Amino acid sequence: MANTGLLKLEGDSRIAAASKRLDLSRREFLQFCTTVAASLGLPQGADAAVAEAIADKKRPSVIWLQFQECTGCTESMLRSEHPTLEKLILDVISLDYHETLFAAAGHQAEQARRTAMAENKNSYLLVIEGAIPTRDGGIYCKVGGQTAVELTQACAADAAAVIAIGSCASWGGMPSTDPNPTGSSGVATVLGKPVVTIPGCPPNPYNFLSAVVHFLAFGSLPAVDDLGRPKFAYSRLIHENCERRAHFDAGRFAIEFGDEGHRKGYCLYKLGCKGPETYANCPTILFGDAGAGTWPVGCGCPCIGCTEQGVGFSKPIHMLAKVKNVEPPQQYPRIVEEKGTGATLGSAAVLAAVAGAAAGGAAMVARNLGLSHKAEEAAKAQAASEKMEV
Ligand code: FSX
Ligand code: SF4
Ligand code: F3S
Repeated sequence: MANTGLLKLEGDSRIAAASKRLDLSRREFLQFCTTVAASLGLPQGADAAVAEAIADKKRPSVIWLQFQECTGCTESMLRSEHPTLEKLILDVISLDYHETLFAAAGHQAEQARRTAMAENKNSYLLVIEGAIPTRDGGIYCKVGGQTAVELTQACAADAAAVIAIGSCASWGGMPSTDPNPTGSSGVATVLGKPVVTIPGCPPNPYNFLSAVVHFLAFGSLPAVDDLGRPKFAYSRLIHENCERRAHFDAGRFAIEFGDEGHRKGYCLYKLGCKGPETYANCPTILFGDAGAGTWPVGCGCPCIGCTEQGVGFSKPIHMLAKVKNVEPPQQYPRIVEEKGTGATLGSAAVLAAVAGAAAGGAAMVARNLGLSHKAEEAAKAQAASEKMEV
């Protein structure tokens, strides 16, 4: 079906200006908006809202703080091979404070942050990269004389929304690895309230961009799971979309790095791949715009579960992943089952699960239910005929 929303924008001068600004053809720009809307799981027509939001260039002010981290989050945002991604991000937001990217330093930089916060009170987006040390009064990370805890609380107070980017900011990530000497924590713990998290070490820049575009187009951040992760990106297990999944199902595994199975691209489960218990969209959106296979497992490296609290940086690589997928049954019950005619194999299995009966017993449970229903019908018919006779 033709997308009338986007068609209407075909001749829009704002779209032409935005495409030019981003060095994209009009078609590429509209395609990008459609892709973002689709990846966010937005309804039909939302791509036009996304296109208008980006074209309108109402760029939200962004204050980006960095604490205990490796700057990988920023690097991944800027090092995409395709020149448009970082351009898009920097065009879509107004990055008013960012320690790595700022030309200013010292007091000048601090002043820029305070000015941006005052001028955009209650409308700026606060992005936090890196974990926050909480032990010993938070002394293990200070910027401009303030601890990371103080800065986080002060900057979050007047923010319209807070995004914790990367696993460090999401829950503590690598700096919080046992024994966690500095008491590294995530943003939500420090603020005592949920925030949107984009975990990953580094996180995928497309997920960050999509979350920001959602904020821009709809004035709010996208729907999240109970760990604050946007559902559009973190609702499927890596294992569900992995290109090596067929090998897993067939029992073909790499046993050692460099062995025949590894060279043939077999499943990395036995090398410690945590894909079966890690929620993220790495296999579908890939990294760096460099083509097929550009994600950890695609390159022959087992997933370490970097987006999953309790897996990444805490479960050793030699430990096997917990396989979370529930395998589909061989047969399903019919949608409409005739009453009193017994049970299909599938419905018996369902009953077995409900009643906790043994496999053999389940068929009996189902059959008995059918029979008792038949008996009930017969008793009713009998009672009715007796009534008529009277
Ligand atoms: Fe590094 Fe970011 Fe890892 Fe942490 O990404 S890539 S250590 S998630 O905070 O800079
Ligand atoms: Fe892919 Fe890892 Fe699952 Fe194997 S265990 S199919 S490599 S995600
Ligand atoms: Fe991280 Fe695993 Fe993706 S290690 S980047 S969640 S494939």
